[in-house]
Amino acid sequence: MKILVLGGDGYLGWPTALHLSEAGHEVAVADNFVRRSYDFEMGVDSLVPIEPLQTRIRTWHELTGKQIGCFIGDLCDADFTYHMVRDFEPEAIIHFAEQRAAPYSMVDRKHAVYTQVNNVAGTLNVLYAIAELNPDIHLVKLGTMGEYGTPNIDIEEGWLEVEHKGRKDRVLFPKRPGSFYHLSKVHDSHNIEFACRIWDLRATDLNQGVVYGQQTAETARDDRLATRYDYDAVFGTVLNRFVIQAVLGEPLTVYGGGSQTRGIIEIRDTVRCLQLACENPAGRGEFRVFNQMTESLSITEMADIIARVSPDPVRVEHLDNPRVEEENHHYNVVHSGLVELGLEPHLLSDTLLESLLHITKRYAYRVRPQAMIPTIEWRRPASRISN
Ligand code: NAD
Ligand code: USQ
Repeated sequence: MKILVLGGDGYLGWPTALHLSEAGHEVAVADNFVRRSYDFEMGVDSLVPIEPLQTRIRTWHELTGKQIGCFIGDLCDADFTYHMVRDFEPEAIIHFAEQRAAPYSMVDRKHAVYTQVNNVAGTLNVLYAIAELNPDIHLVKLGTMGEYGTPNIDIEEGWLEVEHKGRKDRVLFPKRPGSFYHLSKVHDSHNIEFACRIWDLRATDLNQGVVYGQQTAETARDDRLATRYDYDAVFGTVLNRFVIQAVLGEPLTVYGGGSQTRGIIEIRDTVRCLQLACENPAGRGEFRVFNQMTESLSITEMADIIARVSPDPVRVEHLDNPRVEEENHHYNVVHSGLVELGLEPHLLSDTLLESLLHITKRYAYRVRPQAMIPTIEWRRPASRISN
């Protein structure tokens, strides 16, 4: 298949592009490098050094003989988006290209507006490009488990059968997200479902849980193929941060009591899910939703697992929760769709964590410990972005 990966320079986009190329698909990536510019803004960098996109693509070609196409530009620029779709003629478009950090969206008005405009307008341009140029293209869009929040009922895969005053309907599952970033994904989901309804497009919304891990079979082949590994309090996700804190001998920063529970997924499963979604497209007019996570753990359980695997003693520090989120809540999620397509989940295991500890030790000298302390508070409309 011809597959276009938007956000192909990012943490997940780059390994996905490699995985699809390795599987025999014809792949092109697109990015405007804005993720690299957030690092400059915050004064941090990926723990594992990453090469420029062009070097990554050249290295892959050197090692495998396979070509990956490359488009540099901003999805919010409709001319660029249309040009790329016209030029590459994809059968599927995977859309990772959004501002994806909840804390970044909660810094202040400017960052909230930026996040929603970038994410919602970029996705609208992609939807229009598909509808006008080739409505048969399958859009595979990254959503997030955080769109649902933590309702007091089981979380279904996108849709809910309801009976109300004697009548029945199938409605989009109610959303109660916890940040302006997560809200941008809710807005996207509504826009995509509407486009499927009015233009007969085909789309898969992948409500992904928190990702952890840093290597896939393809990125591990050469240091120049490495993907990013964030540890700062803005872009670092919880398990990756805990591993890095354990290696540095810093306390694991559990926000609040730690009983809040999240769906998680390992990066090798992410790239496999994207392959499965592309190779088994949604039907015309279908808005298909999968919950892309493999298990649920509370933050305290995550910290306990890291403490057990780490060779050095680990301390846990409960910080006042900078976010507004429920702690003791129901969390039971249906996530069978991708397994039915063939996903064989890697659950959080000692072996994986040992390899993450090893990668972290190798680059620990690059950490700026101050960047691990959270400074963005949900309750304040204006926070500092970094220490
Ligand atoms: P990332 O920030 O590393 O990658 C996103 C890429 O998109 C970056 O390279 C960025 O430069 C690019 N981009 C952003 N806006 C763009 C625009 N307007 N035009 C062109 N390029 C643009 O993020 P990631 O961790 O790889 O996440 C990828 C996607 O998966 C996001 O949509 C995110 O919301 C979703 N997701 C991520 C996680 C996670 O734990 N990392 C979990 C669930 C869902
Ligand atoms: N947390 C801690 N300590 C930390 C960091 C986080 O206790 O040092 C807690 C947070 O309070 C939260 C949970 O861990 O309850 C998850 O936080 P996170 O920063 O790992 O993840 P989140 O902000 O939810 O965002 C990440 C990605 C985002 C994606 C989302 C999936 O950055 O792109 O959409 O995970 S989900 O959480 O399912 O919505």
